[in-house]
Amino acid sequence: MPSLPDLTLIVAATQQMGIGRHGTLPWTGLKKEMAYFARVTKRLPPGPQNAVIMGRRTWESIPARFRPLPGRVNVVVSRSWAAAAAAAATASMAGSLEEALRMLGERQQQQQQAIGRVFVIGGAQIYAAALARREARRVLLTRVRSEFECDTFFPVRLAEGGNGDGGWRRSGQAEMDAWVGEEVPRGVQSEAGTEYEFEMWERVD
Ligand code: FOL
Repeated sequence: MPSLPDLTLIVAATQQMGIGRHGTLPWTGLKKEMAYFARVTKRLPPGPQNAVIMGRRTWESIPARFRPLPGRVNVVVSRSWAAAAAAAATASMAGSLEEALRMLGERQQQQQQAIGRVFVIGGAQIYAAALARREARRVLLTRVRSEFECDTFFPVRLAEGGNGDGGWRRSGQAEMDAWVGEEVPRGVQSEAGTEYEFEMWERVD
């Protein structure tokens, strides 16, 4: 059985782990934050493209002009055939996260389209499905320090000092830079009146 690729979850969340409201991001105007998302999910060990796996609602939340996310293999997970058909014109469709991973694994094996890194980009249901799997090794978390009202939450609380869920450890800045492949801006960033910080978390075995 071919081994499945490691999964990296990438998310921006408030202190309460809020990630969305009314089908979209809770905040607006975090341009540099979004640019970080695009840069990191695109960047490669040169050669293959990275893949982004997302739920159908996340797909619909991305502005049409940015869909499919350019320079990345887009896979959309949906249980509904009709919704799948609508997205299928421009992205690969899968009925479940398992199927998405199997598809990427097969592509990899047949070398049709070698895949670099695999990112899970949300939303809550797909994050939860990914976190239930051993392959989910890492979370690139942008911790938004201002509070926003949210109706959708990241399913694990990542926090230092015993306030978080167990099984995860925050990486040091050097480890983060090495994995991300750039010098990630350090400390609290401020944009559009919102403060945030770039973090990386790894599963503790
Ligand atoms: N992770 C982080 N760190 N920040 C996010 O905003 C984020 N958003 C999602 C998942 N993980 C995230 C899901 N939502 C686009 C829009 C919404 C979205 C994800 C991506 C999007 O349009 N991306 C374009 C960039 C467009 C731009 O430069 O403004 C892309 O090419 O990635």
